[in-house]
Amino acid sequence: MHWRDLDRPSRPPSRRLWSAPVCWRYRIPPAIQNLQPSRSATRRLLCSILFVLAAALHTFAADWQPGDGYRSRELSLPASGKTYLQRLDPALTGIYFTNVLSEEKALENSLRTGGSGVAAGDVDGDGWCDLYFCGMENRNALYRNLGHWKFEDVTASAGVACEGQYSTGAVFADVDGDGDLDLLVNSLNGGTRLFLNDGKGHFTESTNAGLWRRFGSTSMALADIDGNGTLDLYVANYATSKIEDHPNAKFDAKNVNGKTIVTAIDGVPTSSPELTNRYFVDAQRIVRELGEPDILYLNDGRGNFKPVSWTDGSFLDEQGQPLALPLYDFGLSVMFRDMDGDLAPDIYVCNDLFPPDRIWMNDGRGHFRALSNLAVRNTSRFSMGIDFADLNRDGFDEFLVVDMLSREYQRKKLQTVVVPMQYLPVGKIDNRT
Ligand SMILES: [Ca+2]
Ligand SMILES: [Ca+2]
Ligand SMILES: [Ca+2]
Ligand SMILES: [Ca+2]
Repeated sequence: MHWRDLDRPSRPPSRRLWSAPVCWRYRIPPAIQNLQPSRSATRRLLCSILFVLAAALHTFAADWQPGDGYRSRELSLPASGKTYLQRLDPALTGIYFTNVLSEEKALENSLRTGGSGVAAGDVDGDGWCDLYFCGMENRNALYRNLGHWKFEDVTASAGVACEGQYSTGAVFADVDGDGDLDLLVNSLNGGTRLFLNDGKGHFTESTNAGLWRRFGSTSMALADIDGNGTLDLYVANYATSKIEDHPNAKFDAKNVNGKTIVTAIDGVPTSSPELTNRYFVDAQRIVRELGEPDILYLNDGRGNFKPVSWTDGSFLDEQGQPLALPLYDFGLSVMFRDMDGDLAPDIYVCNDLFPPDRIWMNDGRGHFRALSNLAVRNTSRFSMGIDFADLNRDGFDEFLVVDMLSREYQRKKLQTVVVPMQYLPVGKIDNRT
């Protein structure tokens, strides 16, 4: 949901209608310098030049407003016809990428139907924004922007095909601080891969970067969470597979203090790393499944990552107490944004199904506390994606979370999964879900 210009070079990276300050230099052309006109002719010439200059300056002032490190102007729209986005024919762009998923592979694992992401950035430093697409059964693709909406598939020479994995998400970011955009790619059951850029759009995989190569990772976000100048990384994880896709799965269970505990699934003990803390039996005696924990990594500035513990006090709950366990949520989307204006990037994580979205406020040193339940009263049931922007121009960001449910009330009721109604005691007002 973040836009970049594809049809004009951008160096330094810029958004449409925003650019670096422009320096103007005027020099009288030699033809004018050599003239020996009369005084009245000279006055007329000077007046003409001043008039042209004044008109030019007036036009400049009316169009572009100077700012601190940028300039801006209002978008002028045509009086009629189509405005903004329109679909471009692949024959024009050269982009023929399709995310391929057969019915057979989708039935094997329903998580493969969740779609795949795209990344945009200038990988070869020519000023044109290039595009990277993720595929499920097919390889990923990097398209180099040639300008004027023409693209060239350079996947093979760039070394970023990622064949043989179900790729879910990607992002370009300069993680080693050498000035070029590196590439991070997520996949189902493959975690996160890092590809370092040589500055010309050729990538080499960094296989010892400290990134986890398991979990069903979905999307990523980067920001300097501890203020040391290095880009840190948050990876949202969903799950690698779901028990709904295994209708004949066998559960072993035992009774502990009157409570039914799942001990194994298809013979795999729930004490194994992939299954720990992820299964419980609810009041209706239905086995419920939780997701895989997300991972927040600190970057040493050279593209080496180290996970932050969920339970060492780096994350505090709403009451300010350290988390006792990681959060086994179904993470789909994550975004960093400074929500309280202290210049430290906070985190919003969109979670599918019953776990609520997580909103983490940063103390500026990379320690996070869950936002008060009373600050945001509820979050969406099936959060899919998020974006922030100052919609009403009061200087404070609003945010928008998208959900998969229909906007039609009747359809929405049919789409809602069976979740027991929660009856809250009188006075209980701080529930977010
Ligand atoms: Ca480029
Ligand atoms: Ca780099
Ligand atoms: Ca950092
Ligand atoms: Ca606002």
